[in-house]
Amino acid sequence: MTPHTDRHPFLRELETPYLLSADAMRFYRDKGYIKLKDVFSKSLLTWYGDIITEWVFRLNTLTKPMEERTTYEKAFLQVMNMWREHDAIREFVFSKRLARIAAELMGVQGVRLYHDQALYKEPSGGITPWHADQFYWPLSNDNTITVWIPLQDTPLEMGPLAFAESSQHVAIGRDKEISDESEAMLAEALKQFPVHETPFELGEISFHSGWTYHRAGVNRSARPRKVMTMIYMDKDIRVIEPTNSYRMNDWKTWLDAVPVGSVANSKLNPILYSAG
Ligand SMILES: O=C(O)CCC(=O)C(=O)O
Repeated sequence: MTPHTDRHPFLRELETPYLLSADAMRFYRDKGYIKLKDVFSKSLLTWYGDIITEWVFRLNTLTKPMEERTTYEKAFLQVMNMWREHDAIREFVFSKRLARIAAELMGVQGVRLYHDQALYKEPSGGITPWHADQFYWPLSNDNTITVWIPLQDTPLEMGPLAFAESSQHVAIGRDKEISDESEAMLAEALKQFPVHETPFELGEISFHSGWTYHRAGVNRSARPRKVMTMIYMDKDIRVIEPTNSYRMNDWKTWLDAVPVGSVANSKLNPILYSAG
């Protein structure tokens, strides 16, 4: 395991507020995403990133060759709820700085964790097709948000996350799971929205809303595109009847099957930030 050095400065950095401007909040509510620079220091991201990477490769079960994988499998290695595996990863995932930004962008009093997931796009990894995340989640309102945290500089050739601006306002393709067909349909339907695709430097992160369409290109570099993400939801959000098989699976796996109609307050979904 990565040797533990003095983490104290990092713990403070993870907890203390990041000043979010009124312009940033307006931008997020209009466009459905925002990119923020210098949210964490490079040393913090390198330190936690090394531990996350070690655990991604320990826990990953997708080992078949790229040419035998589905489009979804080619997109990335996906390892979820790593906060339950390692104390340092839990510290990172439970960062109050990030959870507070999530609450302020959505304009809610507090947020719970839905789940975390590492998304490692390997060298020669394929596209992440266009999709909106909330298709997969049995939740009662739209106050859901994902933070996407690259663990290295991410130039265009590595497949940074890209967003169809303001697409969260329009209900198109909301019954579509990720597939080659949805990619073809959505690539056409989303032409009406400007696409924002720019590199990320280390320390820059994005937040996108549950109904904002997003995608990522292939990784043409020789290095893995290492990314950690956390999904937050309004702390008062409720669980609704799962309307597709993915939502049914998510309800059992990430919401601990709390009764339909109740607040999503299982032991898997702690409150990570609450104002006051
Ligand atoms: O990292 C990627 O390629 C996709 C990320 C994504 O879809 C998400 O975080 O919601």
